[in-house]
Order: sequence, then structure tokens, then C-alpha cells
Amino acid sequence: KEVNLKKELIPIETYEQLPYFEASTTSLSKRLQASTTGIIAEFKRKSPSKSIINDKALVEDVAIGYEKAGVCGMSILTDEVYFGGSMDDLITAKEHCRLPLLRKEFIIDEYQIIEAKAIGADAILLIAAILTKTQIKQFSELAKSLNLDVLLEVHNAEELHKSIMPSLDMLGVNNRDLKTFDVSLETSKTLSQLIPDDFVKISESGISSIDAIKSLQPYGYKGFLIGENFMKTDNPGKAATTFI
Ligand code: IGP
Repeated sequence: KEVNLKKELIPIETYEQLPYFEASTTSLSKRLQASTTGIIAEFKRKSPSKSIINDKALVEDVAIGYEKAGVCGMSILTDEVYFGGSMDDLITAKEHCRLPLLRKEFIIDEYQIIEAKAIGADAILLIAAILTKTQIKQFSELAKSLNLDVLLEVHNAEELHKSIMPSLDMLGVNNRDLKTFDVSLETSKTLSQLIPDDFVKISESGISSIDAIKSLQPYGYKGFLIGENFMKTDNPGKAATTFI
């Protein structure tokens, strides 16, 4: 497959030398479909809405802890500026657990998708709010050609309508408004009826109790992306066990 790589950034040869470029992947969406708990646990040091959440936890300890807890997958922020993450965090997690890993990043170029595969990601996030329909199609098709699962994130009906296409595996509703940082689980409940059943539905952000999950399951949600609730504790892996 021809890839429109920005050669001036990093030449593709560099990626081919990275350990995971040719590696097989584990499907996060299939794991979620087969699970009754459906937790995707996130590694997040800080965020624009909360500033520092946890600046002590080591990514390797958290990866091991989440896997032990029995979560379906791990989400890792690779954005440095806003979330204090890095690609090294994802590589380190890959070395310490066998969970499917979601690269959490503001993807705006095909280059970042090749990069995701090369550093060991199993799935990528695409955010409808920052992409055109054409980009969503190109990026998701590229990801599928690399055997990466695609999670498409929306926050309103308009974003959802432009995004529905067969190259997506999971549709995520972000309960957090990225402009105001307001969080409401009602967003997941309202939008659920607009998501066709052939996508694995994920509810993202602001989930802090089993009751919250139980209230979302009747709307068809199979996956629950949880960051802060685990990361704000001294032992995120242990915190996750109470949700399984
Ligand atoms: C996790 P929370 O409220 O449990 O920490 O949220 C995750 O949903 C959130 O980090 C997130 C995110 C994003 C971060 C969802 N979509 C897009 C950065 C970019």
C-alpha cells in the first residue's frame, strides 16, 4: 500500500526498523465484544482540565497492574504538551504487558498512524471534531491495512453523521466537551440510538463508578474508557480491580 508519508519528518525506513512494524496486533474491539466488563484503562499523567493527575506512577507498573486487574485494553496518551505522555510510554507498556494498546493522540496525518503501528499500538483513536470526512476515511482505511483497530470519537450528532463508515471498528462517545470540559454521561445516552449496531459502542470520560457503567450498558455500550478515576490513586491497577 502506498502511503503518503511526510518524508521530511522521519523516513519510513526508520519505522521499518522499529520492533513492532511487522508485528501482529491484538484486536481491542473483539476483546470488548467478548467481555462483560469492557474496561479500557488509561495511562494519563495530566490533562488540560485537571492539570496534574499522577506524576509518580510508572507506566510499567500501571501496565502490569491493569493487566492483572483483567481490563480489556490500555489507552496511552502519547501527547507530551497537554497530557505529559510520550511514545516511549507506549513502547514501555508494550514491553510489560500483553494488553491491546490504544494510541491516544490527536491524529491529523497518516504519518502518525504508521508511527502508531511501529511503536506497538494495536488500535488508534480518530477524533471527528478535528477531521474531515475524507480524512476519517483515508486514515481509517490506512489503519485497517496495518491491522490496527480504529476507535472514532464523537461528541454530537453532527460529528456522528459525518463519520459512520465501514472502516471503523468502535464508535466512542466522549462525555467530556473538549471546548468547555463539561462532563455528562447523558451525552452517551442520547447519542447511543444514532449509532448502528455493527459498531462496538464505547463511552468515554467521566466514568467513576460501577453504577455509571450499569446505567450505560442498557444503551448498548460494550466499552468504558476510564482514566482519571484510576490514575488519581496511588495504585491505578488496584483501583481497576474494583471495576472487574
Ligand atoms: C478518559 P477520564 O475522564 O476517565 O479521565 O477520561 C478519556 O476518555 C479521556 O482522556 C479522553 C481524551 C480524548 C483525552 C477521551 N478522548 C481525546 C485526549 C484526547
